[in-house]
Amino acid sequence: MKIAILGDAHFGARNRNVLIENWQRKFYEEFFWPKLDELGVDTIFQTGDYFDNRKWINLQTMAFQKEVFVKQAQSRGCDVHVIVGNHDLPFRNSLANNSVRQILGEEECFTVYDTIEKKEFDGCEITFFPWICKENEEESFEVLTEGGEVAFGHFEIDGFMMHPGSYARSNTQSVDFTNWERVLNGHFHAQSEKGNIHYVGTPYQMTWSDWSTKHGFWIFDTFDKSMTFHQNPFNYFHKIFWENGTNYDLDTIKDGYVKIEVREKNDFESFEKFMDKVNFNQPFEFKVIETFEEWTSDNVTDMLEMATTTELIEEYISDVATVHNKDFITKTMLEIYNEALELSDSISQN
Ligand SMILES: [Mn+2]
Repeated sequence: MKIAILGDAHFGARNRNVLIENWQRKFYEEFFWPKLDELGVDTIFQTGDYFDNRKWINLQTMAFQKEVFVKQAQSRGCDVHVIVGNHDLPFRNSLANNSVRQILGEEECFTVYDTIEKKEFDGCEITFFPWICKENEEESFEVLTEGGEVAFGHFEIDGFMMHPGSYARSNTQSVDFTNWERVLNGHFHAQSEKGNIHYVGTPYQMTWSDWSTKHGFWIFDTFDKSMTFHQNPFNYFHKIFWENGTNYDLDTIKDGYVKIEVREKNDFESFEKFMDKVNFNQPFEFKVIETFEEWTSDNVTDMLEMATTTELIEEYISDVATVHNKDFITKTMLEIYNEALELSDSISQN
């Protein structure tokens, strides 16, 4: 049998950014569901991070995922299997109160995995793993080391690409994945494959780190365990290189994020005309990046005196004219700064 593998969905991404939601809608309505109908596939595995926000669910996001995903699956009588990802959890060390159990758990056609479970699909044994944290670490590592046919998870495996130029450092390096025929994975948003381990990538772009990577969904064949990729045709992060001209298809940039990197510009007028065309095609936002090569990294560092943010905070407060206790203000400011760092860490992507 054939099973659709849908990567991290991140409903409500970036604080329910409506533009991103519209591109997600386009993927489900114009690509994913029509393609599944065409292929006659009605079993779906979703790799977790179904929702984006760990603590809050926007009512619009609730309605949106129900409309474009849940109801579509139910009207087709699909069999949908969702594992819990790190973004579906309000706690760091426990899977308690996860959003998918609470929201999808009661939905017809949906099975949610917040414990490790082994199931058979047309003779192929699949083991579903929820996100590994302190609470289930020991059991997860044990079952992983044991091995089996197919492991389906949201694993953070050491050395794999998170997005181009960025690689994971994680304690799962001590876990032996070699006893599995295939390991199918969400969590990292770029797709990659090494040995038996396959990161499927997200169905769509969501940040600038996705601009150069391919996104879409996969069809897994339980018979030969092959994976076939179906690429999402809708990209909305566009990097355009200007070298006295470009062949970039500007018809595709409407409602997208556009960066124009100027590599060579001898003719000012043709560049201005090009910019008019870019504007005419109504991107959501566009930025021009010009490189100034005479500013080499050497002489730029000479010009800047480097300081850490905490040093800057301390310096600023010591310069402020105040009768209040400067030590106390500094301490409070540093506490707020550290809290903000932790907060931004806990809402970071993947
Ligand atoms: Mn994710």
